Amino acid sequence: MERILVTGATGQIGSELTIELRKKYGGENVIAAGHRRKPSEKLVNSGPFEYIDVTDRESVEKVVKKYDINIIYHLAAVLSAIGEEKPQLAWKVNMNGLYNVLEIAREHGLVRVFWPSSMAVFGQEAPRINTPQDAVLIPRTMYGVTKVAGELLCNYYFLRFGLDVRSVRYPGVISSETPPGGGTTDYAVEIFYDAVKNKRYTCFVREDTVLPMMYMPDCTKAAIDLMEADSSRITCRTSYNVTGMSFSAGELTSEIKRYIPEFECEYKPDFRQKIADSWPMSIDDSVAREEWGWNPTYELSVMTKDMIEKLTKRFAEGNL
Ligand code: AKB
Repeated sequence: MERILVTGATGQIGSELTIELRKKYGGENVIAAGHRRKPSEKLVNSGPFEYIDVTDRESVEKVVKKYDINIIYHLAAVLSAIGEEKPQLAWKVNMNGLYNVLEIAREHGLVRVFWPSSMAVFGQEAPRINTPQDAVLIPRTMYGVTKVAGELLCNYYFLRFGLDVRSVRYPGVISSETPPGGGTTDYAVEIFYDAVKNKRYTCFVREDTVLPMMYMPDCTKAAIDLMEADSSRITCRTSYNVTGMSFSAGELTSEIKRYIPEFECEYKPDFRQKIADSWPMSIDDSVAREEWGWNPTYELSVMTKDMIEKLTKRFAEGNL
């Protein structure tokens, strides 16, 4: 029986992945763990919640023992923009956190670990269009450095200790439940909140900036599909390229204007532009499609319609 721990459960991906896992495996079998951010009522009411610090091995181990955990989804991380402001913190949380989780998984004989990597593993030396699975990895951000090192560490634990670690390289993730915090792709979420609330947004990347993105239902599906795939189908133990769609900031604005015609977007690039310019514009995820059947559902227009509907409802309920 699955006994799952989700670290970073109060974050953008964790808050929705935990709920999906609870629907599948039962609320009591999925333990949500956060650090500082207060958990939502939905998270607290649907199953156990614990505070842990992933850089403190004992605090993670205590929860693993208490709930007899056999699977970890380790999501706690510092993202790219905060990582450039606080590179030492990014290294500490991202590397020590992953190392602690892998060591605990090894020592306690856990069945499986999921850990998200990111398109941030790529740098300017990789092709920016249809970036292949095995492109050269020379990232320019501390976040990207921790993701490359993390991928190698996961691969090492698989080869050396036989630990079943699985990973995908997420593009920017768009969602309506919990805003992201401290990433470069955050503009693609903030723009929706500001469009619905204020009809105006100041975007921190140029209008012609194109990045790969994914809508939350595809993001949770990628993690769960990969974790449920038969291990004979998983040949990549670093991390799989996955993507949903690619669009420019300007194209996203035009799509939002179809539903909110008075919406105005201004472009004032800041330090995050340089990060965006070092990342892929589109990603080749054919290896994930072939090996474990990755198949995303959402493209730009359907995602935009759904985001606006959900956020408009939350705004009307006074919950935005
Ligand atoms: C970020 O912008 O830092 C993240 C990512 C692409 O991994 N959303």
